[in-house]
Amino acid sequence: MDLSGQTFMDLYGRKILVVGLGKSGQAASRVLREKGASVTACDIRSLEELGSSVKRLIDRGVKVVAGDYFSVNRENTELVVTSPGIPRTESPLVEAEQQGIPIWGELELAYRYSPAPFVGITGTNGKTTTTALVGEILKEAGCPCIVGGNIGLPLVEEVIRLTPDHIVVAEVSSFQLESIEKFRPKVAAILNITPDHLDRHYSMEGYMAAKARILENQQEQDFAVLNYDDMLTRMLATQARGKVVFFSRLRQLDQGVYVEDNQVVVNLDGQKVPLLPTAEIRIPGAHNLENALAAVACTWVLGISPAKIRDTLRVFPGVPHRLEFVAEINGVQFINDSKGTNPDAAIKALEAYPNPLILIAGGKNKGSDFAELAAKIKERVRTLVLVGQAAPDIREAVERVGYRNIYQASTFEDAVLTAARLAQPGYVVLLSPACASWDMFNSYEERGDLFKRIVQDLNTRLQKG
Ligand code: UMA
Repeated sequence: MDLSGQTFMDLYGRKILVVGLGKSGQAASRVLREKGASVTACDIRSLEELGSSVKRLIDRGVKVVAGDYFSVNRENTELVVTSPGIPRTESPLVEAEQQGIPIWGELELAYRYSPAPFVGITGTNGKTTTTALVGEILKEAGCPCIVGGNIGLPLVEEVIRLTPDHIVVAEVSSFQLESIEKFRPKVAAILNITPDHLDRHYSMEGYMAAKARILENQQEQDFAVLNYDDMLTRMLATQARGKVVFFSRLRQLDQGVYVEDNQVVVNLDGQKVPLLPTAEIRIPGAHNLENALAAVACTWVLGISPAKIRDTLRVFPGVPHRLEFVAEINGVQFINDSKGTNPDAAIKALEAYPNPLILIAGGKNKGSDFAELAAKIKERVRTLVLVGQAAPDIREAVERVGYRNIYQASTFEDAVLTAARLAQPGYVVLLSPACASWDMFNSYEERGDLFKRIVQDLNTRLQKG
């Protein structure tokens, strides 16, 4: 099937294979069935593991292959729709690629079905906060929009009920960008690029190339919002086809969104507008100031008024699992940063608090190097509590810099209780694992929710322990 050239397309009667039956695959299967496609879906998990929602897909006429992959050939498959978590080395994707069958991600499918323009936000860290903040500014301005993507909501099922007047605010991951074809956001933001997901992209070059794909289909009338302070991101300006709008926390730019005399300033199209003092932005930390600057740039180019942007920045509290305040118990603050799934995110979390810190770290290592984090731990952390598969890797890195204040926890609960026992009034207990959650949990949300439950129930659990 030649799908090139089609943007808003008709897949009625087409033979489509959906790979992966998590959130993205299930949403794609439902929409494709609704559009009259003949849908087969496969997943390495068994039917039992996949649960009742997949049984409902079968009732809707989706042919499900569970516990195995479907074998792809040109007779049985015209298009493959893949989920972000499936590496390109998995057999259905290899077979499709070898036979020239198009492979789209759920993001590409959503883009093709969407009558509304996209704001796409990517970067190693800060994308969830920035995406949510852009969504809030648009809502405050009365602009109809939906917020989704990697933030947790597959977009394909949302976009089909939109009109051209809506705006789709999408958090976009490097995994999703691997399988785009025509995805062209009206506004594309890249917040920063530091090592992450190297187990999937193999090298920093591969990871960067995936991130840069957010710019590849843009045209002159589109906008590329880039972090001037991050060298790798700044360099991507050379690949941008749209109008580049830089933001900077550290430099006063000739043009762009930046900080001058502790004020956020927008200097674009020959107009210089002081927006608000940085101290009035509610979300804490230097990294969040960068997220705020990016959100200002994204919404400014869409024509949102300074007053609406300012009002939202003053009240936006941030997102769950990202430096989320859980409770103060006996003078100890407990902070949930379960979304800190790579070393750079954990470093930023450690920089956000002046208090003595007890850090809970560890989980599934995604191929990260912990050397820089180890140096920051030595500088900032009183006691390090390690848990999960990556504990030996982090231990080795911190011991190499001569740091010895380490506790090894046997379970996640043990880690939280140990940290709570060691903390003194004035301390912060910070969960910022620097790793994915997938060794012990299904998601970072599940890990953060358990952290919050343990903290809320701390006194009872400590007495038992
Ligand atoms: N599976 C296979 N073979 C594999 C791997 C997985 O069959 O080799 C199956 C699993 O058994 C499972 C399904 O694929 O049933 C899972 O698919 P998925 O991992 O793509 O997960 P979804 O539930 O579809 O969620 C995805 C994103 N997950 C990943 O990118 C890993 C979610 O991002 C996103 O919120 C959701 O789509 C909606 O867009 C999560 C994430 O961790 C939050 N993202 C990474 C990050 O932020 O760092 C990129």
